[in-house]
Amino acid sequence: MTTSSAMSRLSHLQGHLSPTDSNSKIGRLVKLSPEVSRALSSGQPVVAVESTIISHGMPYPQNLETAREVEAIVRKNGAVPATIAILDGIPCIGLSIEELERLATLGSKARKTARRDIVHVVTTRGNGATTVSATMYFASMVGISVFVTGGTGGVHRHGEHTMDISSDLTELGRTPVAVISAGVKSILDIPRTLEYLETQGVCVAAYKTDEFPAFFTETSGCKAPCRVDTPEDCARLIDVNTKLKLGTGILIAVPIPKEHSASGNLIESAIQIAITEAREKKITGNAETPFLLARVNEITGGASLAANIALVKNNALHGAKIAVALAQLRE
Ligand code: PSU
Ligand code: MN
Repeated sequence: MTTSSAMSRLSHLQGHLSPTDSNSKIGRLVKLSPEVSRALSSGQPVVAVESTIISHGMPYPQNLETAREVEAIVRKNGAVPATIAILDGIPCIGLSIEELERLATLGSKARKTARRDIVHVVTTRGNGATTVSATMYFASMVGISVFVTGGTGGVHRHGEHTMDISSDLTELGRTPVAVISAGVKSILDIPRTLEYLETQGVCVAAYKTDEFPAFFTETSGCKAPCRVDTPEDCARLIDVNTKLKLGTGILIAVPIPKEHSASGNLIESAIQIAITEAREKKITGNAETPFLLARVNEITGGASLAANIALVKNNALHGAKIAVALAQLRE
């Protein structure tokens, strides 16, 4: 993309917030790091990264190390990382080393912030770690098309009774950002998650496989609606999705690297134990995912955390390659 087309896209998006907003008013709504701001206005590849994974998804200090490594992988592969979080009520797109450290040490003291939580975290000047839904929203607001996470939320098991369906899925249905994830954990109901994504009109593509991956394992028993094999394939999906103004997101599911999927079966049985415990302890709502992740890590003696870190880094590598391919396509 040329600098001028990137600028006009940014100003278009800013105009989208409110036609009368001046740039300075926008500047007060969200804060872009200088690096991200420069990259966006010159059409360089940018990759958004979520922050709930840092605060609630992993313990300190592995969370900080992983967040730093993810950013380093994105840079090494030619893109600029934009980790997104709300600090002191300000949505920040791109964090400094100090801000990343602050978020990692806050851990679960930061609010887990999905779309519904954004306004309250901002108005109370709180610290919010953004989930996939909130991160997608802010990425889209500033014109970032590629976003890396570990796993997305989904339809929870028994969701047909509880109606616990992650807002990640509805966000994918309304926000045109490509989410690179390792699929959906088997703590969720994977077939219903895929059904719901279809209802929401989301393009779901598995990377170099015909099967939709299940986060810790390469397989889920569910066929993916479509398959992509290269970063260029992914970039073309994003480009055509934009040009046709579909307005929906894209989910690109990259299976966990083979060398880390070995522990998958062990982790699967730990998940079953953790789900039973969550039911007994009546842990529900947005506390369920963090509880299950922490408990599975305890039961597996850290194997699930190691696998989690490996797949997030793998997603960062692919996300950066996709963002680079997309920038080339838009030149
Ligand atoms: N899945 C993981 N790790 C995570 C999450 C999901 O393996 O950290 C986080 C992501 O931020 C995701 C959110 O967007 O949990 C979904 O939460 P809920 O199910 O409450 O919508
Ligand atoms: Mn939920």
